[in-house]
Amino acid sequence: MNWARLHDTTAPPLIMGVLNVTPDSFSDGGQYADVSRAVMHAEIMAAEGADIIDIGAESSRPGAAAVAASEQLRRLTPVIEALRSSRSVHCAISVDTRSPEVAEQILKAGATLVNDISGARDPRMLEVVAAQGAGIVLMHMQGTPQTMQIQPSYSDVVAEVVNYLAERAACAVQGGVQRARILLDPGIGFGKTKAHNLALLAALPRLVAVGYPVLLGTSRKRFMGSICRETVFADLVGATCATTALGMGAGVRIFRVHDVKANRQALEVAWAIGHALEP
Ligand code: HH2
Repeated sequence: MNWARLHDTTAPPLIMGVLNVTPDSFSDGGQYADVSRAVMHAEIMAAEGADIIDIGAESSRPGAAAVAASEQLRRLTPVIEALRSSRSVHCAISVDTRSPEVAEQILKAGATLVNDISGARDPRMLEVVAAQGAGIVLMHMQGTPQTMQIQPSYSDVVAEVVNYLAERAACAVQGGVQRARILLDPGIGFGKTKAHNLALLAALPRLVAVGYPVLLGTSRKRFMGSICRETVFADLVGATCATTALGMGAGVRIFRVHDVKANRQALEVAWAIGHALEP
């Protein structure tokens, strides 16, 4: 993982391509459950400009059941091994898991970043990440995937999410994780209504101001479909690109997306416009 590049705000943000080796992810479940198809998809995303590949073996869609660590490892290990020996995938590898046991094994197999949608609620996660000198994405989620969309409620969603993430980052630093390897993510769609998601997207600069690189994951998410009257998740590419362009302007440093090429284009054009008036 190029940590210096992540923090270099004179360079464009990074693209994280999503690789779900699950049977049931909300927009691409079952498509890459087979090792050779997973590797082929990672190779395509790398060729399209992904800087990081985020591999997940547990869907976090609303209502999804937790997947045992042993099953996550069974799904992830052969893919990580194949990616590490692939000549065309030079991306950093991130593992999307809430399990410290899974994180430890996959970091040992070559990943350098843990993407924990629970914000490292399990304190052993911070121990594992600190011991391996890895990075961590701390994401906000109200409840769990099973309960999060039942009745999300906040008195001030932006303040609550920003304060929670600042507190989780402080906890990670105290737990020995390197400060420069901590990222914050507002958790779009995780225990949030459409209004909550929009408020958080409009207030991204407040999260950026906490002082850690921000990761944004809006890719293909349902709340955008309800705005632009699209029910097919895979057809929400244009909607996702809008959030990427605006997120870039707000200071987001990593975009987690399924459609790498389109989002890379959106990012590069937004970046060029944002820097057009510089001397
Ligand atoms: N969203 C999903 C999964 N992991 N991680 C972070 N940090 N931020 C996100 O917004 C985020 C995430 C949901 O997307 P996907 O992986 O496509 O679906 P599923 O969880 O059903 O596998």
